Amino acid sequence: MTAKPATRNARNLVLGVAQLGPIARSETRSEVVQRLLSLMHEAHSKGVQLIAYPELALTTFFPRWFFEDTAELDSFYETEMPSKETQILFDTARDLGIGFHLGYAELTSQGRRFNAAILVERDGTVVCKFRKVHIPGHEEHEPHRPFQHLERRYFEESPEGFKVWDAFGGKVGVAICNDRRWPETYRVMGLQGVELILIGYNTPTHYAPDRGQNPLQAFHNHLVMQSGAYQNGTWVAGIAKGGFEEGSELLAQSCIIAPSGQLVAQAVTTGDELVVAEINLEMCRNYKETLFDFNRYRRPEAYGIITQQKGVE
Ligand code: CDT
Repeated sequence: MTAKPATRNARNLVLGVAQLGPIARSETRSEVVQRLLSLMHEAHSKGVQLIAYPELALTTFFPRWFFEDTAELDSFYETEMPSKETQILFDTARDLGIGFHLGYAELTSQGRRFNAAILVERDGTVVCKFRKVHIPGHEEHEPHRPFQHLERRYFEESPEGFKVWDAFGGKVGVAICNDRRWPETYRVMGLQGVELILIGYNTPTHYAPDRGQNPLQAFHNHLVMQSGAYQNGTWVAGIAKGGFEEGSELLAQSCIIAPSGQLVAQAVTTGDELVVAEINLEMCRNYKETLFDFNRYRRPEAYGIITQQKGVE
């Protein structure tokens, strides 16, 4: 008798990637929250169970400017979450039974600054707060640039690293923007069995240190997320803030990527747009238990030897 392959039950999750178009510097938090709510209601009408908003989703991408005035800089940060203005987002999500991911700038009571994201379950429980690990850009004002990228001045690197949480019927991890370019991001979560990684981003299409990379921004964006998904057998959602924001162009192309590395859904505009896909978290096993069965095939001991052998004749 031929053995039947084990049948697996699907673990489906309806995921909504809520891309945002530009946020003007003059836009208030409440105005932005109204945009987020409008996407949330659309998501609810489409059966979405988890909606993900981008990095720094409540304000314009302020690291493009050099601020001497601390009070002005502080105005872009949240000192509590939920805040007065975002409480309605939390309440509406709980009433609709939708979970959400929201990126924002965090100023702690100790005066520490992080580029953070919060993940909230469908019943309103906070799953986690993640803080960005890889902080790109520069520390000092560089007046020759058309736009600054002062993330390294305005945010600390998180010492907390990458974790994975049991949520939404699977194992969920979070990374923020530049984190997506580093293989370690995916592998550290892959080693913890991650099945869905949420990644918000603000990516200026102009890269001052090497303009040659400008035309490759869209390619690199998908390249890193598709590789990370495939090599770790995980779903990946990339959530952009796109379009011309205060004169700076931000890459859009929000997307949902399968554990096969294939793009299953992608934004077609550079504005506020909801991208929806029903994803089966069980599909991760197709890769985690075959080609990328880490326990069976990974060779950490050999990687160590290769490093040690470097320079050996
Ligand atoms: N927000 C963010 O991390 N953006 C970076 C820009 C890199 S260039 C300084 C990114 O990796 O997309």
